[in-house]
This record gives sequence, C-alpha cells and structure tokens, in this order.
Amino acid sequence: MTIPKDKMLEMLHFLMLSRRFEEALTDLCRIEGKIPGMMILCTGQEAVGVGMVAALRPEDVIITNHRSHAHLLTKGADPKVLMAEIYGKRTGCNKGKSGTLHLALPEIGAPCTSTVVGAGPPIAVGRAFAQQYRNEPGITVCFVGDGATGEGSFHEALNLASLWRLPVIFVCENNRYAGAQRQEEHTRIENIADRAAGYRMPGVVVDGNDAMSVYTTALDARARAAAGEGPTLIECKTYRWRGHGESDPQLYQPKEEIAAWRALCPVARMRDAVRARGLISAEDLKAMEARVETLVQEAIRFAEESPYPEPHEALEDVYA
Ligand SMILES: Cc1ncc(C[n+]2csc(CCOP(=O)(O)OP(=O)(O)O)c2C)c(N)n1
Repeated sequence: MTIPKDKMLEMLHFLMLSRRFEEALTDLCRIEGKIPGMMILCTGQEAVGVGMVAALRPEDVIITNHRSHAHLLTKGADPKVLMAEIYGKRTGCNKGKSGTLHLALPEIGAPCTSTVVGAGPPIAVGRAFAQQYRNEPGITVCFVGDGATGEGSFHEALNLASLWRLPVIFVCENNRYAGAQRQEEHTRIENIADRAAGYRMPGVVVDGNDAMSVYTTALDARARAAAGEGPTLIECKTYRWRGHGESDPQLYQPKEEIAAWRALCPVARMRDAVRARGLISAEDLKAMEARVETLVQEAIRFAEESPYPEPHEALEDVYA
C-alpha cells in the first residue's frame, strides 16, 4: 500500500515532535525541583504510538500506560498543556494533579493513562463495549508493554473482547524489557502476538521501529474492528533507549544492545523514507524541524510561566 504524502509528513512531524519533547524532558527532569515525580520516556519506540494513532480517527479512543507521550501528542494533545501538566502546573490538562504518569485528555479521546501495569486492557474492553452497545462510530486502541501481557487482567480482557467481537485493538509495545527484566525472564514465548491464538483473534508481529509498517497494520486492524469482526493483537518489536525511568542507570541493558537499536532510530528511518520518496525538499524539512522546535520551546515557556495550583485545589475534582 502506498501511504499518501500528507500522512507520511504527518507521521514524520509527530515522530520529530515526540522525540524533541522527550529530549527536552530528559534534560529538564535532571534539574532539581523542576519536575515532580518519576520520568518515564518512550524515546526510541515512538514509531509504535505515532504509526498506530496516525491510523485512527478523531472518534477513536486510546487507553494507554506510563509511556504515553508519543501516543498523546499524535492523538492531538496540545504540547503546552501536556508540558504544563508534567510540570505539575495548574494550566496542565489535569490542573497539575496527574503529572506525567496519569495523564488524561478525554477531549482528544484519551480518557486515561494508567501506570498500574495491566490496568488498561479491562478499561479498553469497557470502552469498546460501550462503543458497540451504543452503536458509536469509533474503536478503542489499548497500548501495553510486553510485561503487562503477563498480567491476568490482559488475558481476561482479550478473552471477553474476542467473545463479544468488540471494536478494540490491543497493541503490545514490546521494548524487550519490563522494568529490569528481559523478556526471556518474564515469559517463555518469543512472540507476544502468539497469545492471540488462545483467544481466537489475529496476532500480528510488526517492526515497531517502522512507523509505516505500524500504520498499515493498524489500518487493517481498525477496519476489522469497525466492521464488527472483533479485536486484533498487534505486537510491535521495538526497544527503549532510556532506562525504565530516568533515575534508572540501565546496568542490565548491554551497551552494544542499546547502540544497535539506536542505529535503527525510528525518526531517522521515517526521515530517510520521506526524503527517498521525494516527498519533502531540504528546505521544507528544515522548516518542519524549526516548527517542532518552536512547539517544544513554547510548551516549556508556557509550563515555566504557569502557576502551581493552590493548596485548596488539591481536593477539587476529586471523587470518592
Ligand atoms: C500492577 C503493577 N505492578 C508493578 C508495577 C511497577 N511497574 C511499573 S512499570 C513496570 C514494568 C512494566 O513493563 P512493561 O509492561 O513491559 O512496560 P514498559 O515499562 O516496558 O513500557 C512495573 C513492574 C506497577 N506499576 N503496577
């Protein structure tokens, strides 16, 4: 399938934006007192989120986890409100209450992210059930890590989704590690996609560093879900360049392994593909890079200049 020029350029934009947004965070989270809480990044695996979400429509919903920046930016999150939230500022999408790990942007179809490993799949099943029951046009996409696929909740969710032919896509972002555990330390199977067979749904393995492959695979799975044919499990093979979080010294990740995967950079790959197809001039590429840089710098400035919430706001919008 030939991906239209606009879609190729859109994906390149979001790959570059996700990368620069997180490069900025990599530096900012090292400045004492700047950003509260843990910093978890998807650097190196951006093509999964970008390729998947680029295949979705505005009415589609994503349920994602602790590594969500590329997913949310591509779904349409304003980098300013995202950055302000990560800073814990009142102007953030959750008024400074969520920080980076529990971001929620229902207005763009991202009702919640959860850092509780395996929490997303049952929520996605509930959301997809609502879409089916109410005859809504959208579908749901659920992002999980490889480690999450060992949780019971993942298996229960796949079983029900298949049984009820729900409009949902489960995306396993297999970055080879779950915390400090390598894949072979938490499962004996090589392809997480094989788990789909146990629930009689298609299980597809895709090169998760190639946004174009992710995108075309996502389009097929979306069409299947929207046609009432049920869920798909897509395993995207990728790698996280950074540690589990930014305070992780990565002692368990061999240096040569990191170097080998850095050479497969998903952003450079898309840039090369776009150039090789003659879809962008050197000048326009520079302009795109400049636009991305402006967005990131504006987001930082907005976050820096925004106020923190007042103490009494801590109990607002809290339901118990
Ligand atoms: C139920 C639960 N168990 C453990 C944790 C601690 N924890 C947070 S992320 C993580 C690793 C998850 O690995 P994976 O699902 O592969 O996602 P990745 O971090 O690689 O993207 C763990 C163990 C948690 N947040 N929730």
